[in-house]
Amino acid sequence: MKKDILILLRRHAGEYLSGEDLSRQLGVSRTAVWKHIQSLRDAGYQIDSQPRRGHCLVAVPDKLYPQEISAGLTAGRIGQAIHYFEEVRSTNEEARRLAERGAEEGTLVLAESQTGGKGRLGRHWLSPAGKGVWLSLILRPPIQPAKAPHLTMVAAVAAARAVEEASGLKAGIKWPNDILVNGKKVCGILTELKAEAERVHYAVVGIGLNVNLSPADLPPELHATATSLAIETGHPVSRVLLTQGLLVHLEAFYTGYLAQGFGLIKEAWEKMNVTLGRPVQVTAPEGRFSGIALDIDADGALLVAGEGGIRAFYAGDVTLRAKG
Ligand code: BT5
Repeated sequence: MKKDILILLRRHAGEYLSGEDLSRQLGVSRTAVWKHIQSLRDAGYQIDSQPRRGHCLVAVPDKLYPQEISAGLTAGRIGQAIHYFEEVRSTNEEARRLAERGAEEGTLVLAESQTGGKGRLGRHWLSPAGKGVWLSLILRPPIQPAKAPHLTMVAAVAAARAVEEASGLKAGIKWPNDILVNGKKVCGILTELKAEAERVHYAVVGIGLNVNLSPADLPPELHATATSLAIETGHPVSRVLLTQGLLVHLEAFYTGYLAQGFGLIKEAWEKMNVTLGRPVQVTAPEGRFSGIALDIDADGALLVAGEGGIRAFYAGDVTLRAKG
């Protein structure tokens, strides 16, 4: 009901809708309308109510409420179900719990803040309240587990596009899971899998986007490597619009991937990448290796030419070196 009132107020943005009109259109009493308006106010919506004119939506809160996100989305598989938390340990953990209980493909977990946000290899992901987009997406792709890096690349191209559209900044993808702006990380991706040898049960794709963090939100050890869209543009960026853009691109790239295969993603990835053709150092489980990043193979592995020939890396951290 709260959602329906919001839809009507939004549809008549800038106008007053009388309590009587609202109660008639929604088929509930005027007292019920009042109660719901009050609870919308409690959630941070600014609604002006005038005795003879009615109610007018003045401002929406800077929150990633599901009703705000879905207001700008057309029906697709991604974001049909959204689980929203003010605070959670990790959206990836929540999404895994939901996936274990059978949550459908496209289910999304969103949080204003994470107390135990996760990077790869048990690293910590800084996720201050209301400053970023911290979300996880449940996918159930009919692919072999070895192809799971494709999903990180689907997320990377979608996130890079969304960042560029929301901020006007140029975004670059650093293999395997970083989006950089002006050489610093604004976004990280963590893909986790539940699979057996030949089949993926589900994948959880976690995306962390630094949107309105100020320099003071970043600990000293991250100043040299991390940034946010607000730091780089000099003004706040709408988290709701950015999230909507991200979901639209995720839907398009994921659907395209399932229908047409990895080629489509590889092409988009190559256009936005800042890794290929560069001297790199890869720190991988099998050790450190320096060389020139040549290409991405059909599995999404990074091919690096160095001493002793070309090697393929399926996981690892890449340090970009200055050219020549
Ligand atoms: C990542 O790991 O970049 C994956 C980050 C995924 C975060 C999302 S948020 C929603 C979802 N739920 C989760 O619990 N996680 C996902 P990695 O490449 O390992 O990078 C981790 C490293 O980045 C850390 O060791 C820090 O050095 C640095 N770092 C931590 N927080 C950062 C931030 N907010 N911005 C930029 N760098 C950060």
